[in-house]
Amino acid sequence: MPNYLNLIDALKAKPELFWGLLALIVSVIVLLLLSYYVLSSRKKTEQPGEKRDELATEAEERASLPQDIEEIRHLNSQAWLQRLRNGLSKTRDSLRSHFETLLNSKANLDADTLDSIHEILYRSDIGVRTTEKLISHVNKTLKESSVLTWEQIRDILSQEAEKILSITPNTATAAENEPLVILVVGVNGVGKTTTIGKLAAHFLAENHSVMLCAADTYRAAAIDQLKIWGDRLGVKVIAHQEGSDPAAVAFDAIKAAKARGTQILLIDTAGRLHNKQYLMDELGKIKRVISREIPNAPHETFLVIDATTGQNAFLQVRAFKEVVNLSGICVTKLDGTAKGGVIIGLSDEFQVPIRYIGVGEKAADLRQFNAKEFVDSMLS
Ligand SMILES: Nc1nc2c(ncn2[C@@H]2O[C@H](COP(=O)(O)OP(=O)(O)OP(=O)(O)O)[C@@H](O)[C@H]2O)c(=O)[nH]1
Ligand SMILES: [Mg+2]
Repeated sequence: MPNYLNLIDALKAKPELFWGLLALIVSVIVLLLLSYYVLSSRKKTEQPGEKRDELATEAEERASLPQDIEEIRHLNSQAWLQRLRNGLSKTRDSLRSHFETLLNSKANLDADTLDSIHEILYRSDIGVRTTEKLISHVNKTLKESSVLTWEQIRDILSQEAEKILSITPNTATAAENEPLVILVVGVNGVGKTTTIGKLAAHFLAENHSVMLCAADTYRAAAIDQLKIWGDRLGVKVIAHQEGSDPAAVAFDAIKAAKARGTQILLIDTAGRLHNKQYLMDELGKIKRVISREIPNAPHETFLVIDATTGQNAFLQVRAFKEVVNLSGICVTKLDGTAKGGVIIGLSDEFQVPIRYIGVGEKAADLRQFNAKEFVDSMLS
C-alpha cells in the first residue's frame, strides 16, 4: 500500500511521468489489437487443413485465361458460316471452275459429258462408288434437259450429298459420376493432338469439365504438345514419361478423372500407320484397359482424317474400323485442299458419321459437322 501511495505522490510531483505511462499503456493496447486483427484475417483466407478445391482453382484460371474459349463463345452461326466458306473455298472454286469449263464446251448431257462429270467428281476424291451414285442421279434427273447448266448439276449434287452425309451419330452417354471418355486415333500428323485441344476448348466453352490424357508416349514432344494445350486452356493433363506404356497412362487418367469428378476425358494416342499390325494391336490394348475401368468406355472413338490425304483416307478408315469401334470421323485441314469432297465418299462408303470438321489451326476453326451447312458452303 505505501508503494502505491509513493507512486501516486511521484505522479503528482511529475505529471509528465503520468502522461508517459498512459501513452505506453495505450500503445501496448493498440499493438495487441492490431496483431489480433492481422492474425484473424489471415485465418479467414487460409483455413489450416482445408485445401482449396483444385477444380475450383481450374475454373478460376479458366475464367481469366483462354482466348480460345472466348472466341468460340462469341462465334455466332453467321461468323462460323463465313469461316467455313473461306475454309472450303479451294474445293468450291475448283469444282465450279471444272464444271464451268466443261459446260462452256458441252451444253447437253450425252455420254461424253457424263464421262467428264465422272472425272471431275472422281478427281475431287469423292471416291469411285459415290461418284457412280452421283452420276446416276445426274443422268436420271437431267436426261431430258436440252440445256445443261452448272446450277442444275449443283442442285442434284447438293441434294444427294446432303442425304449421304446425314448419318445420325450413335452417341453414347456416360453414367453419372463417370467421365465420358473420348479416344482419338489416326495416322501420323493428321491433327489428332490439335483436334483434342480444340475439342477441349469447345467442351469448356459449354461449361463442361475436361481432362486430357497423353497416351502418345512415343515422343517427349507429343507429351509437351498436349501439356501446352492443357496450360493454354487451364485443364489437367495426365502424362507419364516418354516411352512408357500408353495403356497405363490411359488407366491413370481414368482413375484421376473419376476421382476429380471430371465430365469429359480426351485421350490422345500416337500416330500409327494403319498397316503396321503391332501398332494397331497396341491400340486394341489401350481400348481394352479403358473398357475394364468403365464398361461402356470409350464412349466415343474419333478417327482423325487429314482432308489433304486423298484416296488413302479410305484405307485408313477401313484399317482403324477393324480394330476399334469408330463412333465418328473428324476431318481436319479442309482449308488446305481442293478435295474436300472426300468427306462425302467416306460417309457413303463406311457409314461412319462425320462429327467435327477443321478449317484452320485455331480452336474456333473446329465445329460440329452439319451436312447442310457443309454442302451449301462447298457447292454454292
Ligand atoms: N490448316 C490446318 N492445320 C491443321 C488443322 N488441324 C491441325 N492442323 C495442323 O496440323 C499439324 C499436325 O497436327 P497435330 O495435332 O500435331 O497432328 P497429330 O495427328 O497429333 O500428329 P502426331 O502426333 O505426330 O501423329 C499441326 O501443325 C496443326 O496445327 C486444320 O484444320 N487446318
Ligand atoms: Mg499428336
